Amino acid sequence: DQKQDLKDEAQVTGEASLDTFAPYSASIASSIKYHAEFTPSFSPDRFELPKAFYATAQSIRDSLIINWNATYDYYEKINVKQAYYLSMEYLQGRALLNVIGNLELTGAYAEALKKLGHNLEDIAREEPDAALGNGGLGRLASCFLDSLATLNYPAWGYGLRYKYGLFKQHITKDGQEEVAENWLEMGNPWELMRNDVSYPVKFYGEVISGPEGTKEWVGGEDITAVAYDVPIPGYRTKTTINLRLWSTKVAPEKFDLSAFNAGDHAKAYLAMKNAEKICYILYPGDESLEGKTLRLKQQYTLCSASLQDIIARYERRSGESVNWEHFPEKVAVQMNDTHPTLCIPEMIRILIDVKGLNWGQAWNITQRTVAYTNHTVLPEALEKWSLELMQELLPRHVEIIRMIDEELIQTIIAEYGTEDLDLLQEKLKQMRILDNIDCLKTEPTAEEDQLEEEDMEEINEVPLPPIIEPNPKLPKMIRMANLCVAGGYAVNGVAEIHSEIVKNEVFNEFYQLWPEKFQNKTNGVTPRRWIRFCNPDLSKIITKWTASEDWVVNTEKLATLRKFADNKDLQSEWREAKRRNKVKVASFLREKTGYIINPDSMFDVQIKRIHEYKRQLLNIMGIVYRYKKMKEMSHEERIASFVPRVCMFGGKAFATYVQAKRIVKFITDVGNIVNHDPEIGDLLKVVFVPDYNVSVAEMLIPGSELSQHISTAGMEASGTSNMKFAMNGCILIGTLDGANVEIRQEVGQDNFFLFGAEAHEIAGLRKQRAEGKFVPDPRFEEVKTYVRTGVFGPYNYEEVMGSLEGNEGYGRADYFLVGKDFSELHRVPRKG
Ligand code: T68
Repeated sequence: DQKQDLKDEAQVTGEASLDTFAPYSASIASSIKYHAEFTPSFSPDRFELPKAFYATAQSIRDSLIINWNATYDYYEKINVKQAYYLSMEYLQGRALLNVIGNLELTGAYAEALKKLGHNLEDIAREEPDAALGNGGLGRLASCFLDSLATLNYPAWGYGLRYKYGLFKQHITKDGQEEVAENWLEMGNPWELMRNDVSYPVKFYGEVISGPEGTKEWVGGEDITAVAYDVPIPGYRTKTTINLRLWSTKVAPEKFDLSAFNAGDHAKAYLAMKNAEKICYILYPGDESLEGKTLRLKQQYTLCSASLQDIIARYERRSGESVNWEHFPEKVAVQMNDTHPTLCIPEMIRILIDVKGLNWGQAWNITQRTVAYTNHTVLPEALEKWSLELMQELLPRHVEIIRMIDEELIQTIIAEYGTEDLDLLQEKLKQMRILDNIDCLKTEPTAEEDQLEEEDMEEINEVPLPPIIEPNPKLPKMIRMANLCVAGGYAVNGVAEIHSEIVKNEVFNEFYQLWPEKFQNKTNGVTPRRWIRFCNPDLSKIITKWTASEDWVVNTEKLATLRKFADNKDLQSEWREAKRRNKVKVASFLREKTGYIINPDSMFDVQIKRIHEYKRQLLNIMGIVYRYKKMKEMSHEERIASFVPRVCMFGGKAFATYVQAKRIVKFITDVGNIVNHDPEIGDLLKVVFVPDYNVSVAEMLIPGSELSQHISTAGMEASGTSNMKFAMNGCILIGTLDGANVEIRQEVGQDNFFLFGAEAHEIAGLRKQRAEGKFVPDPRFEEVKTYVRTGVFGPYNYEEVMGSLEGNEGYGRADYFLVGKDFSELHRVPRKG
């Protein structure tokens, strides 16, 4: 209570005096010193970085463990329904400031570290980012965990503990260079290795049918998945939930000791390496699908270990009487995109083969437990697996997927009948899980074998589906998204416009069949990390003017600020906070890039994965146009016409996405010329911020004034950085795409620079473009010609410029409509 009073006072005045925390800081300081001495990862002599960071983290970890255990015991005792978020990616970033902030110990830690001769901010910067994700999908998973804990939801995350996270990006004279990120090198103070929680995971092998139709999956390769738990604290609550990450190792009995003893060390270690390499690296995803077996092994490891763990917990909590029918009342499994789809056949496998349920029961229970979130409408990003590969690696799962496909076929026939064969064929073509695979049953299923003759007659009355001859030249594929929709009780998109596209286009056939499954859940971001902790100056102002800190858990309260919008004092406090944040950005950029930028320029920022649909190219083409116009003016005209602006880009390109890497190179080359042009000075700077990650975002977003969310309409599922920028007092420029649509409604049309073609126009425009009927804006042509003169250096920009034209050789005839939307960007505004 005493702590609470002190805190309330400090928060309302916004002036937390460090002395307030003195009683806690003394014990914290001694805990930090204790860990510096007794957690022996570093030499004992000095208390320096990075040791000081690890000792600080260890000290707060003690509190996390206490809360983690209490939360766990409580869930266990009341046998609550628990949600499980299965995700191949978590983009956690740094944890220290988040943990001590959530436990409301920031002041106390700052004071304790001061006593020990350190500064909290410097200590926090020592922590490597946990980058177990590629982009928005992974960061969303991490934001969800923070919110679930804060709102006291009984929920856990499951994922994989990759040894190497997302690569480090170096910017060299050739553009992006990828360097492995060994984030665990110094140890991870936030994880608790659970030697007592491990499960076997099998690959390959064969399925043997037992006498009573039972199936046994035998042989193959067995590995062990071991749990590493990462406690996730909520804000102002004791609730501390769990992120359980699996790491893989060889199953103990599989180490070939006799080979080792015979001197064949390579053979002895082979099984070990094969097991361990599953969790070596984060799959460099982001909307493309490559690198097969290892990725499938990763997906199955996540699904199998997590499901075994969830089912074991259900059994334990059920006590003496395990009733499988009630499983969906105690368990909900949310699949983050299709990457964990295998948890559908895996749940069925465990229920039938291990727990002895029949097909009908297992299928019904699974359908009531699992739900699917879709994050993309790009057809090339909808995950498919080769039947051949899946058959080899997971033979029992292929049998189960075939059964689900049969169930789906029967449902489609029951719905549409067989009279209109063309219609039925079309439905089956769109909806079946198995693509280019015969749908006739070749042999009765195990369950049918057991049916009485009478029942069989009934089944035979259902007309057989029409045969669509598989094309031997085309691959046989399993469509994971279709499996998710058929196997789950809910399907959601991640912004209103996206969920409409999911219903009306991507999964329209399914929507017609099961409209009740389809939902929208617009993404969100945690206001703790993305305002309260990353922007303490702005937070103090918000707390002061809304007279409470409630907005940190209830963002609706931010609306209270509206009534002070014209208040001069608020405005100047706001402006000063923004400027202080901009100064931090300027000094960071100087350190990372050597460029010196003026904090009084306008900061115009585009940070996200580099992708053609996100249109960094549109932004840089507009910047080049601006630069060219500046060069054509006299000094006086320039000064009178332009507001000084720093255009920043940040983001990583998938290592083999050649066009995205060319775009990075193009941006850095433009910066190289513009930033050294004495005629231009501070009027325009173009900076590519290297190695964009969560921590860089936490620094850049509070210091931004204009942010770019300019994807081709209909292509960005939601976006989440748009929300973070809006929350930090930044104006958005964007298309009517993803969550921009809803943000614009919230902030008001006057506070959003809208431009560009709308989603419903895109198909028609592409057609026009391809047919050569589209007349490009002369200013756009001017920019391309200018770039082609070689003004930005000797690099051959032909592949980039060519992709914006109807030139088949380079890309897709401006598929992303850069040329179209360019004309709506008025890049040369007049002062005033
Ligand atoms: C993003 N998707 C969406 N995918 O692009 C973004 N893909 O609009 C949305 O806001 C966000 O998800 C959260 O819903 C991704 O980030 C990937 O990173 C990815 C990874 C592997 C395979 C495919």
